[in-house]
Amino acid sequence: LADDGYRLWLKYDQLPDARLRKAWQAQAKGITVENGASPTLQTAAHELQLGLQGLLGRPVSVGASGGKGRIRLQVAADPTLGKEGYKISEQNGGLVVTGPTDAAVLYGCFALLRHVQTGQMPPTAALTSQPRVQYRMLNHWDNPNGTVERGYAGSSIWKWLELPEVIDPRYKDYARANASIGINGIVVNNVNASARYLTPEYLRKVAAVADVMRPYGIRVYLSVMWAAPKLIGGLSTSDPLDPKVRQWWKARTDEIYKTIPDFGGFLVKANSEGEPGPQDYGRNHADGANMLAESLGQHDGIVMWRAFVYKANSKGDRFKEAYEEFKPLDGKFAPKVLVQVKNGPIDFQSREPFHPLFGAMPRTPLVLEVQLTQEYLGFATHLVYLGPLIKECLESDTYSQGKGSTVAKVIDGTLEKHSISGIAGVANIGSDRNWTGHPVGQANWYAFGRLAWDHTLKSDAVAEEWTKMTLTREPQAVNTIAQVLNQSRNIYVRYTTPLGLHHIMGQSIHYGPEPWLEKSARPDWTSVYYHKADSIGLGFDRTAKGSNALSLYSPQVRQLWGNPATCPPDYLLWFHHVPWGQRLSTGNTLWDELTTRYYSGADSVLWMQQQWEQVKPKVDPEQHTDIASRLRIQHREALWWRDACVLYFQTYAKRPIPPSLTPPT
Ligand code: GCW
Repeated sequence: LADDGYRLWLKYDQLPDARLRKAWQAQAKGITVENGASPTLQTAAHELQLGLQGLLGRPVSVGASGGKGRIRLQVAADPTLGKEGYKISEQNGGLVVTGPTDAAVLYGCFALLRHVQTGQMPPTAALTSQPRVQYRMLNHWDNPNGTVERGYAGSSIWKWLELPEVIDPRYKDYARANASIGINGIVVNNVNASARYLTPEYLRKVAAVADVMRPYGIRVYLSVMWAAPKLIGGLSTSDPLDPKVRQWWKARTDEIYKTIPDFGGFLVKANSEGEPGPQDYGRNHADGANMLAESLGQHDGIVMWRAFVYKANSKGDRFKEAYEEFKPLDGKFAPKVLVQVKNGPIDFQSREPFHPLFGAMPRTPLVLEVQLTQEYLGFATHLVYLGPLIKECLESDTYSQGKGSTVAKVIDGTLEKHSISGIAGVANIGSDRNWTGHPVGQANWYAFGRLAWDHTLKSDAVAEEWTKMTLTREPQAVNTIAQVLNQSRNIYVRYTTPLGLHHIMGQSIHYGPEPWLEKSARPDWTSVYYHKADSIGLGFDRTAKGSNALSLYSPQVRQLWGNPATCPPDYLLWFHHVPWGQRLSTGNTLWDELTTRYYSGADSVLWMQQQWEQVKPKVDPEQHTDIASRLRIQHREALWWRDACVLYFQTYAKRPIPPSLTPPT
């Protein structure tokens, strides 16, 4: 049977290595669930059974009985494991999966399966791991009518019209995939939110989804439409300081918890891109967020308030707006509020410097929001593995408390000693059979979960793990594919926006090149606003001579990036307007370096194609053809990007394309 990608990385085909199978068979004759059988523990046992039966090619029983060679699942207090950490160890000749909570044991079971699936022998030393970040969230931008904002994998997986009566079996498969990588929260609807989700009619539907998620340790959250009190509450205002508005939210929240007892909380986009918010009433973001936090009362829920805000402003620099609005509010948010900050200061571009709010709001827990759906990275046609992008952001040093004050340490709460922490990925999931449109989109979902759990994992190790679990176990092919994955993001940056160019993509659709865009509804939605090409040079001057956005960073960062000679080439045009003839650290002039990157980037897609051809005998033919076909689109469009951008910038630079790049035809 051809592989349609539906099983994601949860593929439990029999291990080809007989020695490995034998070793595991001796350890996995059955599964014993100790201390009771909550739905989550039952789920854990069932998942482990399902996986082992497939991998080992024989039945594995689940029961209460003991006996040699059985895997025991045990909930047991262990102060070294936090709330969700697990330990897989050997006791009296048998494997035990322990954790302080049911969910922890479930995570342990998936970790054990991963261990087997990636071809490792039974562990001789204990395997332990606990998540570094507490709220590991997927954000769906899904609408009530089944469309997905910036979704490229079909329509929404949530069938709102059929819920709550019809429970699509896919919901459970979705929950399994998430639990297997440690995701423990999902926001089911778009941040450009419909107020409908807060009505009793929709709450029943959301509750039905929550019922499916619960055994998998996943809580459900809602994006809220700020103007809901007016739109569905019959009030004349949505002013957060108005007592009637406060009462309305309190009553709504109580109603939600009656319907969904483990409801997770709210995500809010307010006063951004035309959405309503507290500023409509002269209030600020903290007034709004704190009002919602208060409405949660004693319920165990949180508010994630997005910092993605900017207004039409021809003179300012959009780069600075979130900082300017939020930094003064540090210390003003209620304890249940986290502020959710995008990577990065503009808008999910293929490479951005880290957001200056990281490290600048020490009294507020900050959530990092990354985008898995490839709005700015070639939709579902370009192969771009996002592990390196996520890691690059996490490892950026803010220097807020001296060297080593990385974004990772800001968001996991260790740097500023927060007791709550979060990370969010904008989902790339839809109703396509293979969930993500591009099969490699699955790797981005996977990598997000793994890095959310443990940001110290290496992105290439995660790529390798995913490849083994999803595409092939043949070592040489795994190597080749992992290499393609690891290079893919840099390649994409080179043929679209090298050297720190940004936001020069097609208007509103955000696909393909449109560097010439001069007119739009707003100046900060044009391309020329961002690249500032002229007869002298290229790039956005964000030094003190320009917008001075650099002043938002710590002195060490400012010093490094503020000088074009020390600024890494990858960020150069983010911060400097560089003369075309200026020599860069690479030895080339700006023009030559720019064109070289565009050309070599596009050529590298041919390299990706060649690598993919090599693994053909080792992967499923259907998946091979699918990816090979998408790579053909990618190459065609890499040439489109290259030619559009080089020819357009050439009208300013008035320099020839280096002859070495264009061999005579
Ligand atoms: O990048 C922009 C997208 C919008 C999106 C917005 C946001 C949900 O183009 O579609 O709206 O970001 O993150 O709020």
